[in-house]
Amino acid sequence: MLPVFGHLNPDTDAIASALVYARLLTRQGTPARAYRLGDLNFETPFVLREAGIEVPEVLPQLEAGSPVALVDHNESAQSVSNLADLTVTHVVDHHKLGDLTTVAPAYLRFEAVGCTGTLLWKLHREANVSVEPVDARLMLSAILSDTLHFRSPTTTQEDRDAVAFLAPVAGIGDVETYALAMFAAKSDLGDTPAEQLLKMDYKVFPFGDPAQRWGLGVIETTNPAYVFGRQGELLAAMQAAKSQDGLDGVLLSVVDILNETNRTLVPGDVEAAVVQAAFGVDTRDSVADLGERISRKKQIVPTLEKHFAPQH
Ligand SMILES: [Mn+2]
Repeated sequence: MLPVFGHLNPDTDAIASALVYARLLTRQGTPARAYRLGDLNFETPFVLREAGIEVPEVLPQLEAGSPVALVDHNESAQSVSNLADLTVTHVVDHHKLGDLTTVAPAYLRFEAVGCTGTLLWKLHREANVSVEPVDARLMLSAILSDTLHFRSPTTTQEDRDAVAFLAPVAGIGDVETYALAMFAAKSDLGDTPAEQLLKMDYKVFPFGDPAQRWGLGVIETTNPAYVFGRQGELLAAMQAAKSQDGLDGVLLSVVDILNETNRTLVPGDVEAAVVQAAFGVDTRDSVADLGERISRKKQIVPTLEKHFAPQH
């Protein structure tokens, strides 16, 4: 069974795409099984419950050389720790290409669409494979999640086309209401410890050469006031993560889904200087107002990459 998995600190796309791609590969003659790399956020259990699907198991330790299929990521810093020892046979992703290498020719599908779910929808269509209702629901949920129901600047026409196609197959008559229910579930953070809130949607990126390592977290929420009510705890958790994980900087963007704004927590002077130089934004009381830059993938990471790029 070919293991299929998405990135560390999985989001709805990482889980849903692993499930859908494992089923598609299996239907196409490559028996595959979905796994996850870590705990779920608060949105994904809602999606799986509504779809009547069990939470995938955590990926077990794999022997060197084992074949694996990656979805929704390709960078080693966001994957299983021994990725370099494994044999990547498939990647379906919509992120920038990182340090991926393969030992043999692999199936690689990368497109700049808003969601891996959109690519999986296209793979069904291209292969003339019918879309099962449960897969339609998973792909649709992933697309709504990744694009914040088309609010994100990463959204493409194909994401919209996919949702228009998938909603009736999934039996979802009112997509807006379903999306709001997903976002409400995601925003219901309760008394989750600050360290967990920081790491829920969190990726480590290498920037520059020699590489600095930065941890970039995002909390997408319909209730930013709740998150800022816990600002002190979150800043402490960011400082702790920075020293424990040996990082050069940590930022945590609080994205207001409904108002499409990003106010980012900045734990120290190093981060504040980088935010000022890269984005031209001052930090006040440990918060930098990054305005409408709500996409880490499209508006935060590329700007930091450029900032840290060696000058020629
Ligand atoms: Mn994604």
